[in-house]
Amino acid sequence: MAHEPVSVVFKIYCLSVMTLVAATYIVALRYTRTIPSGDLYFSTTAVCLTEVIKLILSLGMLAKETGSPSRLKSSVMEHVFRSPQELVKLSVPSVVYAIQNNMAFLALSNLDAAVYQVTYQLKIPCTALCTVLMLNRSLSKLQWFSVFMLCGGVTLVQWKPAEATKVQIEQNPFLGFVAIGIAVLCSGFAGVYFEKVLKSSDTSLWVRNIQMYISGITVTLAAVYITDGGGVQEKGFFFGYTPWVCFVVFLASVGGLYTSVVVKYTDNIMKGFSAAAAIVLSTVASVILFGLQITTTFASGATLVCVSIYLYGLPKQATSKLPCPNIDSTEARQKLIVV
Ligand code: NCC
Repeated sequence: MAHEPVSVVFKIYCLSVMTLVAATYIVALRYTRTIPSGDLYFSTTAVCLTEVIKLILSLGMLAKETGSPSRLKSSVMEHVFRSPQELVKLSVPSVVYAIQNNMAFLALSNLDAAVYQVTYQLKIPCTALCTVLMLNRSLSKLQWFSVFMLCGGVTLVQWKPAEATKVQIEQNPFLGFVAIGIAVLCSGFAGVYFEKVLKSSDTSLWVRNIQMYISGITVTLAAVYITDGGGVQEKGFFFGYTPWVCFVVFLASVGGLYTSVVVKYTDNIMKGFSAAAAIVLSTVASVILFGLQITTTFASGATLVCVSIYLYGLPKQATSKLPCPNIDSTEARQKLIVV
């Protein structure tokens, strides 16, 4: 499978946007779930609407890629309507992502955004484990060490004192932590599964996204019906939608698409490392530009992040002869040789 060449600048751009969107998304989502008003929106509808928007945007990107309406039509006919097997294949990550995205709402309805951010970093070792198990990749002991070091580093970098103002909604922190646990497992598994499907053929990223979002819409619509069916029938799908809720849906859609681009051009472990680097760099930029005060916790976390990135990037003895450090399964190596 030939890899489309993209510039490093483009990769850095995608990673930075993804990280910025993710940080804003978590804070904005938490805000919309803690407003003490009786008009709280149904979170399942927001997850469902996000899938619809991502499908529309992916169709737009595929239209751009194919270059003409007739080629777009034949591509959709071939890959969607005449490929039920592929749709079934992509329904696996879409179901898992649907669970994960709903868990994020549940967790952020019960926990402070900073606590969520920090605990969610457990996804880094979980993703590494899924990568080893599902992509037959191997990590050296040093790389495993650096993965855990990164996890600790990002935790410290994002460490903030708990919310000063007490929110006026009922919260169940235990439920919040259980939801994060499920989200962590789902993120690792679905991310690596999608990466495996994407990189095992030449099928376009946008086609893969369209295949995934079609079942995503079905699954998340079922979740609306099962969880909030009565309420939605009574009050309407868009009940409680404020401009902030629309902003959250917008961020979720854009963030999801950027995530898919990042996974295409790097991989899920690199996504974790790069996101950490982007957080550190953006804080350093805030220090230079806005005179932000750096705390000792941040400085120690940033050091751990930088050292872990360095250690992870050190060449492994067993794979140092490979032309691409991200590809080390026998199958992938053979493909690379063919190319
Ligand atoms: O948890 P995370 O990502 O792995 O979740 C991936 C998100 O991307 C969407 N996705 C994935 C692949 C694909 N082809 N299309 C997609 O739309 C999934 O539906 C899922 O929402 C991260 O690495 O920390 C990251 O975190 C999320 C988000 O902050 C957390 O999941 C919140 O719990 C970010 N998403 C957004 O900012 C909207 C993601 O960019 C990075």
